[in-house]
Amino acid sequence: QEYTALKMMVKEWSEPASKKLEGKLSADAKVYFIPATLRPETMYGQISCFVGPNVDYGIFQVSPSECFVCSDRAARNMAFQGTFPEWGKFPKIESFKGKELIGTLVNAPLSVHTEGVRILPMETVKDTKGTAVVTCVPSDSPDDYITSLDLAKKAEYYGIQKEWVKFDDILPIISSPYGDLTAKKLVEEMKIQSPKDTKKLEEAKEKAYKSGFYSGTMIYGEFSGKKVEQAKDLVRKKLIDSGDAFPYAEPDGKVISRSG
Ligand code: ZZB
Repeated sequence: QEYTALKMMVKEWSEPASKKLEGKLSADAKVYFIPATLRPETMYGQISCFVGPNVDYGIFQVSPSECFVCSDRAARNMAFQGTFPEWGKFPKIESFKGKELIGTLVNAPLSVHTEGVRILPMETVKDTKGTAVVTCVPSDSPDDYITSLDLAKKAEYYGIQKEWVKFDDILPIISSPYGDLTAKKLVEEMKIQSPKDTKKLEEAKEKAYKSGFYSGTMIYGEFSGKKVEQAKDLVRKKLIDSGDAFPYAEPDGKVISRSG
């Protein structure tokens, strides 16, 4: 599985993270949250970035001046893909539970939210996939749409500020047979009530992927008018060329065990 790993630079730490990190990072160190995405063409519509509140994360030293936030498992994979200077090594500076990171303000490359977006909780983040960091695009991801709706409704319960969710007007990015807000349409049509409707959400995700990829047209950004099939690689290349992303491959478990 070939993901695009996006670099979301920390602009301001949450209070618990900031306390824990006191004296641990050099003053000029840049730290990035690294979501793994299969939909680089949707990055214009990012409104937040999710971590699993009970998932374990690390800050890893990638170069003298750069650190990445992701799961241990993802850092290990990256260490065998040439992301770290020393093959197989992924030096860890600090460990966190996702909940300690909530409220951190990060830059979202290409997003209309140039002021930055917040790290928010998503209960359904798996630490066995990608980097366990998930950037949120409510227009085209049914999971992101329903989770954002839930967070906005129950902000107090989740211990976040409602403004952090940025769910007021969703930016349309791709036109598909489901309209200009594919995820919203699918969630409503399939009567998905909560982020816990995992079975329906799985089905909605498949539909959104297929209609977006095969029948979607960009209606926002510099590739507006192009088919998603073409725009996907163009946006990915743009992000990689500008240093805002890098390729991240998920090893297939079976292949790894067969080769030793
Ligand atoms: C932004 C985005 C925009 C995504 C979209 C999807 C969609 P898959 O097919 O199951 O591999 N994701 C990545 N890692 C995790 C994780 N650890 N736990 C939960 N979700 C995760 O799914 C890959 C997609 O699932 C990734 O691409 C990421 O969300 C999320 F408009 O990034 B995506 C129809 C989907 N649309």
